[in-house]
Parts: sequence; C-alpha cells; structure tokens
Amino acid sequence: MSRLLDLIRSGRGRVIVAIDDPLITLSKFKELVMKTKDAVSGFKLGLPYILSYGLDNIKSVITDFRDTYYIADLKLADIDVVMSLTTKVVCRVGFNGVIAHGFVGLKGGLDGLKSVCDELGVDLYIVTSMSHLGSTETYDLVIDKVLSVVEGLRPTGVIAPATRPEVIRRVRNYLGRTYLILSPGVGAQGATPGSAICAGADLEIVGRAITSSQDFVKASEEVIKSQLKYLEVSRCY
Ligand code: BMP
Repeated sequence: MSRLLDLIRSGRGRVIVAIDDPLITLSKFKELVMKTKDAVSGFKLGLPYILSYGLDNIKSVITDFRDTYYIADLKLADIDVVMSLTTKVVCRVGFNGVIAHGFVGLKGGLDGLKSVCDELGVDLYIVTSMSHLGSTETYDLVIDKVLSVVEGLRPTGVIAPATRPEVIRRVRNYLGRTYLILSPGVGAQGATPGSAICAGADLEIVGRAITSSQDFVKASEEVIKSQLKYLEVSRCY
C-alpha cells in the first residue's frame, strides 16, 4: 500500500503541492516543506525545478524532511529501458513516486518501468488525460484505451484533470476505487479547490496558488479550507 494513502488517512489536507518554478529558491523550497508538510499530503517536483537545482540539492531537502511524500514529475514517455534508467537515477535521492504518460502503452514501455518501480519500492502514477484544452484533441479521444493500459499495469494511481471533472468521473467509474486519482488544474488553471475531489479524485495537485504566495502556510491553509467548504456545501465526502 502506498505511503501516500497513509498520509491521506492521517487527516492531512488532500493537497499535493506542485513545485515547478526555479524562482522558488532552495531555501524557499525547504521553508515550504518544513512549514506545510504536516498540513498537506505531499510535494510534486517538476522538470524545471529538478533541472535547475539538481538532484544533490533536492536530496538535501528530502533527507531533512522524510516524514512526507515526494513525487518526481518527469512525465516519462520513452522505451522501457530509458524510463527505467531515469527512474533509478531520480529515485536515488529519495523520491517516493514517479509519473509516466499512459499513451506509451505496456509492451516494451510501461510494463518494464513498473517492474523497476516495484523493485525500487517507488509508486507509479499514469497520466490518463491532461488539464489543458489540447488534451481533448488527443488523450480524451483514446481515454478508454489508456484506462485499459492502467488496468493491465496496476500502478499506484493516475492523473486526471480538475479542469474537466467529467473526465475524473469517467476515470473513477472505469477504474473503481482500486487506484488513487491525483488531479491537477486547481487554482491557477481555474478549477475550484474541492471540485476534483467531489468528482472522484483523492487528491488535488495545487501549484502556483500556493507557491506564488509570499506566505506558503496561509496559502495552503486557504486551499485546504476552501476544499473542505466545497465538500461540505456540495455534500461530497
Ligand atoms: P498549477 O497549479 O501551478 O497550474 O500547477 C499544476 C501542476 O500540475 C504542474 O506541476 C503541472 O505540471 C501539473 N499537471 C498539470 O497542470 N496538468 C496535467 O494534466 C498534468 C500535470 O501533471
């Protein structure tokens, strides 16, 4: 069972904070983790951030604060060998999970990556659809195929867009409760905190609405408060 599920069950806010912008200095990143780790369920580091600061610097923060959850969001999309090597390199610094694109397919692709994740004890999340509009031109047209890949793969969870709650509902209906659904698009991309959870997601991924604030603690508390309010008003628990 994923450690992430334990963190959610421990009563932390159902938020993963997305850290992408290199303007967030390493000391700000450290401050963000230190001050919000007990309130949110984890942190997702994007490619611009990992490339800017490098694995050694990121390792120093992860090592200092092990009692939370870190996802390396490299959106892997390659042959199995390359995705596996990348995962081995990245996860040496202590990431708990990685994200890969579902369109890659199983044979010679995601199935090899999944074996390596299992060996390393790293959680795998699969993108089923994306939050930007262009996703309706590609991913959404083949979503049932991608979901059948997910069923064949049995990852820890999937990514589905908060900006289109009908897609989250479709993903949840197709997959049932077996997989975690992490949903980006809340805040800066327009979705209201709580709306993705109401549509069936387990966690909402929130980046700029928290990381652009001068006060990370206040911003994350506000997101969590609005999530709870949305859930209460809409009666979704
Ligand atoms: P923000 O809340 O600042 O818009 O950030 C959203 C985060 O979620 C970014 O890290 C982005 O890479 C990620 N994301 C997304 O926005 N849409 C997707 O479909 C998949 C993502 O991982």
